[in-house]
Amino acid sequence: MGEQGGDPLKERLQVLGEALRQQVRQLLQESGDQVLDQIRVRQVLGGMRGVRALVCVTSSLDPETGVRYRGIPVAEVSARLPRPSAEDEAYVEGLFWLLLTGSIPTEEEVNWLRRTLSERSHVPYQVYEVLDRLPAETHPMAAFSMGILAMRRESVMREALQKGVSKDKLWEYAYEDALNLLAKIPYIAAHIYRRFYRDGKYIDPDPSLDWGANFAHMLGNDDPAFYNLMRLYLILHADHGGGNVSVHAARLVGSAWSDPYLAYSAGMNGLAGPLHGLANQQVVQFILEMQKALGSMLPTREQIAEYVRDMLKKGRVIPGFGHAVLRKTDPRFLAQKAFAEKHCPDDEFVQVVWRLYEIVPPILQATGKVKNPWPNVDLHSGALLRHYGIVEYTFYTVFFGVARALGILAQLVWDRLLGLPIERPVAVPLQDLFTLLAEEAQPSEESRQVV
Ligand code: HAX
Repeated sequence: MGEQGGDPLKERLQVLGEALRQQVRQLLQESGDQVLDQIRVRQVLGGMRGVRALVCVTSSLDPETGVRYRGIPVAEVSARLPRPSAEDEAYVEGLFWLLLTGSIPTEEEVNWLRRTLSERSHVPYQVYEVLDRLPAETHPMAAFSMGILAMRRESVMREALQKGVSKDKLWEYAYEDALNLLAKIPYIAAHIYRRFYRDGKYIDPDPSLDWGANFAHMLGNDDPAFYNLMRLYLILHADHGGGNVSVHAARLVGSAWSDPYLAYSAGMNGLAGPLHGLANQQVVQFILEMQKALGSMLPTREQIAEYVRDMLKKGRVIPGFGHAVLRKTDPRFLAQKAFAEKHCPDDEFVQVVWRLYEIVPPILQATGKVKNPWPNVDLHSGALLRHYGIVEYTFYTVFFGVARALGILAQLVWDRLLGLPIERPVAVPLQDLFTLLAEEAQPSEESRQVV
């Protein structure tokens, strides 16, 4: 399994993992009964919002300042990682190293990771056959998830579990699966794009390119600015703490020792939901419908405001706005806006996005119920992809899925490194909740006597 010539990343993880596992054991022994949170009925019935019930090694999410990767604000991370040149966005491989180890890698470490990913990138032809046989109307996210599952026979963790493996060694197999999957994911995604939208005219990979640029190349755009957009996009969408649907779904499945192929695919099925990753597709669909309805490529502020109010009256959600945790404009939106200001400020579609940013928040605020009226990551990404010729918006969530592999796979490796147990919360029978609250509302015999 793995490379014969030594694996510096795995060696580092071995040391880090042992140390952190030891600390976790000690914490459990000394403070295992300490109360961390109290759960309210509102939270039990409200998607567990705000309940602190999970841990995350790779990233954290602050409602005001957004996501931090290993403590580094997301908007700063690209500038801190190795990159082709000072003008370029960072190599995405460097982010994976950072998420796994907590340290900024050296150029040499990034080069090693790029080489090992390239060596592991072969996708068995049977996987492409599965994709090629799907009906043309299959949604690309369904195809993506199926492509991942079709590769599952490659899982070394699955094989090890079948043969019998010590619990302590499980993480090593999860790690191998993570690297193998990460290497192949862009190939699967690019194949789906070319199969569904480019008449099956596939483009050979260029092993001299980094992970992000090679993905851009296989999609069919070799503009250096698009390479940079891809690197930035993949970095910005990589991870978002442990509680978001895609990561949490993957980790929940992984907690049953389902291998990373099964777990990552589960995460992708969650990402494909309109309240989560599909929002990037829905933003573009929303703008196109609005342009058509208003008969203008760049509607006026007044027209947009009226259109949005009308949508709300019809009980529709405005995609690209709001968040379950964030309470300010998502810094990932602002990072994409900064990229657009530099590369394509005159693009009309981009300008519509900027107008929405100006107009929608006060309207959502005025409803009095939307907790975060500000834009999220999904408001901007489609406009940038369109600018570089990727206009097929039903494919957009696959971009997100490729990026989210970085966070999901890093978190799955750490879950197994820490030996975290199977997740199994208690679901309160709804009737018990009514009964319990009714009893609490009645004064007890004892308190009546005191009165
Ligand atoms: N448009 C209209 N109504 C909205 C809204 C929006 N953008 N955002 C929230 N609301 C509504 C909710 O539907 C809810 O209404 P009801 O009380 O009538 O059910 C109310 O405001 C309170 O919701 P909230 O507490 O502010 O938001 P939630 O934590 O429940 O949900 C969502 C967060 C992201 C799902 C929500 O803001 C939303 O639906 N946004 C639009 C879809 C979207 O952009 N999703 C992507 C989010 C980022 C992400 O995960 N990317 O992958």
